[in-house]
Amino acid sequence: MTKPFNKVLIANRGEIACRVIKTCKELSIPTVAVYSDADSNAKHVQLADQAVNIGPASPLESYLVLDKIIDAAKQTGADAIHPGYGFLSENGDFVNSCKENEITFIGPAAEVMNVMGEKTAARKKMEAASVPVVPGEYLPAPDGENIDIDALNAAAERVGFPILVKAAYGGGGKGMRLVRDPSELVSATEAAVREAIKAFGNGLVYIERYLENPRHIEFQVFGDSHGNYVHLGERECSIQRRHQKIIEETPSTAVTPKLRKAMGNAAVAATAAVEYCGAGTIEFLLDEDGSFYFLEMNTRLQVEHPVTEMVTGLDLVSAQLQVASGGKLPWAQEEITFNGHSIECRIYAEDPANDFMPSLGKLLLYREPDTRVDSGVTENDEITMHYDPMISKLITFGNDRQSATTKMIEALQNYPILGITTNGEYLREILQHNAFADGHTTTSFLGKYFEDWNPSGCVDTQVAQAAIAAGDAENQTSPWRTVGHFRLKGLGLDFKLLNSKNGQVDFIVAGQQKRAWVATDQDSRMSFIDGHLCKFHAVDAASDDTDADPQSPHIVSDMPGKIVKLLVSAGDTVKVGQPLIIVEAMKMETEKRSPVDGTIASVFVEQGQTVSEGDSLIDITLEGE
Ligand code: MV4
Repeated sequence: MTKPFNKVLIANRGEIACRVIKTCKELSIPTVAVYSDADSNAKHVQLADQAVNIGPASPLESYLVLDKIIDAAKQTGADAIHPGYGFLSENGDFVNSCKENEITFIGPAAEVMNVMGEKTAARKKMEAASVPVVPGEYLPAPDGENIDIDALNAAAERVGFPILVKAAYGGGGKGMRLVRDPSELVSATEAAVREAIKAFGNGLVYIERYLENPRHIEFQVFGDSHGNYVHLGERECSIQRRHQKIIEETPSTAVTPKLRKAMGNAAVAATAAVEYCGAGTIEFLLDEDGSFYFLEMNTRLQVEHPVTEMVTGLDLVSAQLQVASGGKLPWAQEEITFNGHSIECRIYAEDPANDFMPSLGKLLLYREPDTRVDSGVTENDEITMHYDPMISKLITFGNDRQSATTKMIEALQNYPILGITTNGEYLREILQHNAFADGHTTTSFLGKYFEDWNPSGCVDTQVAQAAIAAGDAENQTSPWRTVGHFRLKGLGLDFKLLNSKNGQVDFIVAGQQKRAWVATDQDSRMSFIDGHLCKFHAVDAASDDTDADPQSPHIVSDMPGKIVKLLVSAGDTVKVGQPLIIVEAMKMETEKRSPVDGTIASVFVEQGQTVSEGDSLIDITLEGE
């Protein structure tokens, strides 16, 4: 293959920027990274041959500013721009701006992007190409604002309930409303319109028949500028939380060879219908009865593309570069073969037990396991609020689904991330669930089995403590340094330290060899063993019967949990050591006792309430104050 470009600028950050740089390096194409002030030491900047600062941390002032990206390309002599996903990757204006500046945009034409960005236009294109779409109707009010109620009701009558009202410029579930009862149709539609105006600046909505328990199955497609179109098989992406995919795999347990052929043909027809050039994705809903319907086309390389690469053995970024430079697709449909099974898990800096709240902070310890890891971070990086909380993707491959699953569980157990909360334990428990093993991966999976999930927590707190103590042996003054083999007094725990280096502790306990990773921050000590995170707050380590500083008459929750029982109320007098409240956290009940003699000043919580780390529980007034 001749070199498609002289220099490629990557208009993105994080793992996808690193992914694109990797292929460019393999093709000996020099790369240019762009970075915000928050990313000056980021992995993608280190990997690229050149880097250009494009402004403040906020994407609105850096990664999303079209002119800054174009200027960076001109300044460094890049003849092509890879947009990654997100940011400017589906922005038609950006594509046009590249063209005006004689820079190749690595992706499809602006016109295709714009058609696919407006979902009613996309649906109409697909209907014209005989690609099945969900039974639906377009509403007459073009701006969506003044709803014609009679027309809406008549359209709904033809479609049939339940109905899903969708925003034409939507995606990701915003501006979407489910209507089961015809009496709610008008108010739901009005609400969808308002939400769409707020989120997308356009209130155009349409209605579709609601499918109760579909799967999200998408096909990777590719086209070139010579009229060649192919598909690279499906990806099952039904395991999503709030319209965010977290586990993807290929092949899907629901797709038979016959169905793959039918869906693949439809995907290729969809791609050809818009004369698509580049990598794209055709999303389908697959109903329980085996019928499938076009949902959306994504006009970019997607987060989950690696599973397709694993089973086809192809490099999708390389093919993107080739077709973007005017070359032909490197493969005909019959040359694309599928082998084995691949799973991807997305690792997010978020807390699944606390509404998937993003978890910000420093990666005190970060070590990658022995499998394909597409990541954009390194140890000591800071996870900030400015960007997507996805920090990496783990990808496994096996001859069959069972083997890819087992490898993923092992990878998650050997992927310590200390300093922030991640969804790692949540992912591992999903992979270990029977319903996953049985392939029941529909869009209802998480809601059905993981609605009230909490981490199972420390498997053995004593082992975790011992590992942390052993990790301390690296500290020259630690008494553990010379011990090596010790028995925890009164607990009968035989702990033989084998090795401890850079926070990685190998030991034998109860005859079993284990590995832990440990780290310490200002107020807690952490260990990661067997895929379980154990966190000890400094105060707990110092005294085991009072949870608060003895000087402090302020009781706070040191973990996310639930108030099981309140043992006091305001006005009660309490003695030091008296139980005040029972909190359940990490499946364990902890009794919080009074650190002082005094009077209960306020109780801030109720029985049954859930609390977050740091929430105030009780204030006590010291005796004699
Ligand atoms: C649907 C649907 C059922 N019926 N359309 C969710 C986001 C947007 N991309 C489309 N979505 C859906 N459209 C009809 N006619 C169910 C969903 C849906 C969903 C789709 C894929 C993956 C996860 C989902 C979770 C909830 C709802």
